[in-house]
Amino acid sequence: MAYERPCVLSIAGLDPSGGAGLLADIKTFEQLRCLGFGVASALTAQTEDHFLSVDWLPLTAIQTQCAPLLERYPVTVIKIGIMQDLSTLLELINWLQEHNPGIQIVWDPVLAASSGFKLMEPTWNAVLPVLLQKITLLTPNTREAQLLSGLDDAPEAASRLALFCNILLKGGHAETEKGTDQLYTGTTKTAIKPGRQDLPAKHGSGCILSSAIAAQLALGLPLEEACRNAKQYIETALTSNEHLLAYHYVS
Ligand code: PXL
Repeated sequence: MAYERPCVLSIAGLDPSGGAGLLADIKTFEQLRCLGFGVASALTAQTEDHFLSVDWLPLTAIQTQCAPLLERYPVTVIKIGIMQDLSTLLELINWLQEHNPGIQIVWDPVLAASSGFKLMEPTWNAVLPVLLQKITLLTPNTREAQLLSGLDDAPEAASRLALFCNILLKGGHAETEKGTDQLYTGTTKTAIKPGRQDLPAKHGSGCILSSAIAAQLALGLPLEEACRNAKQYIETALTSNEHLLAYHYVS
């Protein structure tokens, strides 16, 4: 008999503190009533405020972990977190879509850890449009949108990226309307306002948001509603305690 909960997969880095990456994603999937699976793209050594190292796993090791899960379970949505480079990511996405045509992919383009440690430094290049056309949603912050698009102005950067896929431009660090995310779908731009201003920062908040969106999509919600519900989830996590590692619960 099939599981009643939708199956969601995270392909992300292992952050042993559980604040970011795979462990944070799995906590989120569980709270949002999904059955969560986790495949490591990298092993990191870190705490909530100190990033020591990253060891990238080769593409073949990522595929070896994914294959039995994709064969055994009806995974409909995949969240992708830290990846070594764009060409590995493109190869991985091609392979995932050969396995599961129609799979929805949410890519959180983490270019640096919250502590500042650089993980990936992509710039606008020929691989990017090809890659973006294959995914459902990209969730950059302002800096990530600027780097990926090669444009300094954040709304222009997001609009350029939105030529290829849906974009959720996160407003956590925005200069105007701080905390308001902007969802770009084709030529439409929709503001997703925060429930509260001046929310405290947490380690892995981007991971939690993107995995909450993936969970909501797997539950069958349309994209805008998925983003709104995910924002509520991350706001609850951000206010869950006064430290950098969130407690997870559904409000
Ligand atoms: O929050 C970005 C992020 C994502 N994934 C992993 C991380 C971090 C930040 O440290 O370690 C594995």
